[in-house]
Amino acid sequence: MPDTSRPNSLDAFWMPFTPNRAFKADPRMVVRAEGMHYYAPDGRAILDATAGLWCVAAGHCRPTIVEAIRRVAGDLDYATNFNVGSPSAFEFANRLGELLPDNLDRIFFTNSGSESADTSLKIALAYQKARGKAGKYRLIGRERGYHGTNFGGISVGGIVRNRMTYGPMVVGVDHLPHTLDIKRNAFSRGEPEHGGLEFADALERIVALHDASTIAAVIVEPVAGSTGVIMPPKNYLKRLRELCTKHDILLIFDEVITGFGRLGAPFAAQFFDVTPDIITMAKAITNAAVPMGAVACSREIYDTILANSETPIELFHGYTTSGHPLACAAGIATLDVYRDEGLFERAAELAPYWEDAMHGLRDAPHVIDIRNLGLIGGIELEPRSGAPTARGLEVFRKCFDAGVLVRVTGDIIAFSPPLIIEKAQIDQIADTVRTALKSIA
Ligand code: PXG
Repeated sequence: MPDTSRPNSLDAFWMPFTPNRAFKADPRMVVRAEGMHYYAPDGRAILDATAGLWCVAAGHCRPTIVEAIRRVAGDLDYATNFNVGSPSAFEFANRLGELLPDNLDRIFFTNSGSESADTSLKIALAYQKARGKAGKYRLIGRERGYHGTNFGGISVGGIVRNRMTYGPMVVGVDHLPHTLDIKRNAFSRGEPEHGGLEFADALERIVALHDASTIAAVIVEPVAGSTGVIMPPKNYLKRLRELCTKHDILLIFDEVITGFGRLGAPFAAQFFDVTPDIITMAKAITNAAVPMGAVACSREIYDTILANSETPIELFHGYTTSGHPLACAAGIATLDVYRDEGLFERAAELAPYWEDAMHGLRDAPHVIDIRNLGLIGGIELEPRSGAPTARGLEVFRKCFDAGVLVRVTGDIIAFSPPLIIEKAQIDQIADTVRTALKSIA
């Protein structure tokens, strides 16, 4: 067998969201994964404190998921879902519907979180048009929001580097303010106390500016991940829901990172007891063993679009691999693991221990804020004078060398471990990060 751990050249692969020049000068590879760990080419175990970017909620290479993929790869490698159905797509959609909030059980399959975000925005526009309100075309996102990298997602997204290079993007977009308020909420345990109502009430100003008759939908991440882990302050999401209902605006939750137990409930919608009109998901939907995303819509949205269609095809949207058999098989096996091992409940049980471990780092050098909810953690460092992001990168490298994979975004360390994590491994993460913080300037 060829030695795939050592490619002959690193030139051809243009790595996503990666400093390609720096990486290729000093590469870090992993060649195997199991449970809570990645393994480097030399066999060294690296504890995965990120669940591979919020993906492998059940841990890596779970045998029943692997077996389901193997089996279907030999039985039905691919089937289009354009006009010809394959049973697993229907079955998986039904299974997802059982986990989702009541009534949010009409499922459109995509292949990623980015496609889910763009799909959700298009469905929102199609719904408004179908009910005779085509004038409601504006889409409202949020500063520091992340909804993937396609044009719809970056338009409603709020991370400047992801937007500034790509021209005018989708027009008719506005943004709510982000909800990070370190001055008032630093070191909050769980949901922050301050700002919930005022941050949400910013929607009233947007409505006053554009008028509700021009606004189709608001899209937010219940917990903002990519930007560096920002929790919604108390009552924020509830108020956003009230205002969207009041102004006849659809509310979309982008649950690409919060879906599938991250907060100790199936979705953030249930955790916060706030029901949006649309939920997007991806990543842990298949434990990331096969790429997949999905958009869950209310029956009202689905029925309205179908009932008012002037053409046989009701929604001119879809992907060649929407509901791919491998993804559906992986997804069904994944939901079985989540259920059989009670992983969402496990996340809820571990959350207080996780919170204590995170906040135990409060006195470590450079730390200016610690944020946590469910099995999510964020530690914000004071940027080094004249060299922002340098501290974050150094912590990342030190932790990796010490056998723990964390995620850094700028000077924020982000944690999202698999839900199977053990308490001793939580301690290991905290100890490793503390040592790393002590060792950098
Ligand atoms: N929405 C949200 C809320 C996400 O977090 C996407 C959409 C896009 O998903 P795809 O599958 O198209 O990548 C994401 C992706 C991080 C990090 O560091 C998070 C993501 C991606 C990369 C890094 O937190 N989330």
